Amino acid sequence: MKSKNKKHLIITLCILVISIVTLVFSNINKEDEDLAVIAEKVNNTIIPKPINYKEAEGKFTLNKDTKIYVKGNTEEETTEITRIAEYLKGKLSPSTGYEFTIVKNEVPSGNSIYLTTVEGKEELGNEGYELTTTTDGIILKAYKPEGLFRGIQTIRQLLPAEIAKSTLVNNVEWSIPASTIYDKPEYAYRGFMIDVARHFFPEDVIKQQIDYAAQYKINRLHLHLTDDQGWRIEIKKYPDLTLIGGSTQVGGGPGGYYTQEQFKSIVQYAADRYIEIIPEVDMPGHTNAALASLAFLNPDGKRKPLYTGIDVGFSTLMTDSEETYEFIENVVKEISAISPSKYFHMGGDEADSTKKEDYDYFVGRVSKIVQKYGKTPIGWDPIDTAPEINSSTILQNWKASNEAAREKNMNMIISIASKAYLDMKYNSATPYGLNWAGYIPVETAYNWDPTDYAPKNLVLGIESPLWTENIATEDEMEFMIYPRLLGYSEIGWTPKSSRNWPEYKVRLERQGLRMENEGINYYKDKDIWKSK
Ligand code: TNX
Repeated sequence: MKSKNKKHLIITLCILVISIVTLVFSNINKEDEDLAVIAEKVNNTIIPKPINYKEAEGKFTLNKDTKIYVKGNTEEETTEITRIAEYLKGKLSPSTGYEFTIVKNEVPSGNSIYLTTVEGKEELGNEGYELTTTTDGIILKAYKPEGLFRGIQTIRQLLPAEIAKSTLVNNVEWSIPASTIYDKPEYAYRGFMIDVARHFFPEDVIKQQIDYAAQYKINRLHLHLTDDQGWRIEIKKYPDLTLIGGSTQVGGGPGGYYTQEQFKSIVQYAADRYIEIIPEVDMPGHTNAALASLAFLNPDGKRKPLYTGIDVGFSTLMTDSEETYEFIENVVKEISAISPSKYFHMGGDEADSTKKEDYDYFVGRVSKIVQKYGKTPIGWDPIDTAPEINSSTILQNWKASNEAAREKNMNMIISIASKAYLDMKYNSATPYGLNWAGYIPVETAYNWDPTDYAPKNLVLGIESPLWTENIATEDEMEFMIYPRLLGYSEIGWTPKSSRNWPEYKVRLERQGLRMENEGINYYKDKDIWKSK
């Protein structure tokens, strides 16, 4: 009796195990199949990949009479959507030669692109959108105008690659496959950073980079405005910061800086593309340019010499001097007044010449100054390890260590150097950049997820920083940023479960022509662009 029961139990267990295994395998197979179906269906061009794309019969073809209709829920919204329509027109007119008359508050009657927030679903959030293309025209619907701006980037990518040219192209059929797209981002923060301190890049270069990044639905640009080699933002109370501290750069070039008016102009240009500029003043280390400009910041009351090398970790502000904090407060106050972002980045990295207890005291105090001016502080690790730093500060995580931030429930921006650093070389043969965190080929840049480094509930999103110790020109900058930024944009936008390298690679290959037509100097990786 007893052994019969045992037998039964073993048989039942076996059946259970077999059923579970079968179930798991059939699901894996189903996922594979789904993937193959998706890869075939998606016309494989859109980056970042939308959550849901369904192709239908037919296509819509633009012609000289195609109009753009706009309608918001309020007059104010209609005005904002009109600006988005003008942006779209600016991107479609040069290559097509069509006029795209903008019509406000009327119901579209076919042959049109309709941009509207009327009946836009709240579940789409600020950035989501629904895009329906029929043989009659395009309807783009969003909950907020920002979602329409993200959606028009998808429209651009659905058109033939020649659309990206800035001169008239003949003999192209400007059509979009009939389709429906439902789309919204996985993460709210999808950023990149440019270090304008090591090498200075003028206003027009930054604006060009903002416009390029906007097409991949990037929504933050962090400007690393100060470092040992340069102070790049005018502070009216301390003109020497830019007169002296802005006068050179790595290798001894002429340097430069943004006047407050220029900074505001960059902020506005970015805001018109729904990109938020986040200013950084790095401290207490990385401060030689300030120490070279203002004598009172130095223990001996004398200005330091300017620095044009690429070492890190040798400079520090005096953490026990009230004059230091008065200086910081004045700087934070002036920048906060011209920076609408709710964030202020206070640096905090590589303070190797500051004793740990001084560092802790300093970052705790500065985080309070930043908050006094209505901003949320962001800091590089190890800022999270300072006792006074709590969940009201955001950690930008560049090394793998974020235990303190986890314990304190701090939100994080993931920028792990070995995956996300745009200044790391692609491989040993590519000419610019560094390799202290390893090489980052295009595949490595794509194949990771922020949840590899932090619990999802704490992740605000990702940022890929371009440090510029040996990036000196706009061409070099673009070579480092592109095509890796496309991968980062997809990591931030598309859920992990619908991302995979082989399928992404197909879309990326096709994006090459667009980047080329636009004039982006991207790295033409032989693994992706085989014939080039
Ligand atoms: C580390 S990342 C730095 C920067 C350098 C960069 C070069 C970080 C917070 N600090 O000062 O520019 O490496 O890759």
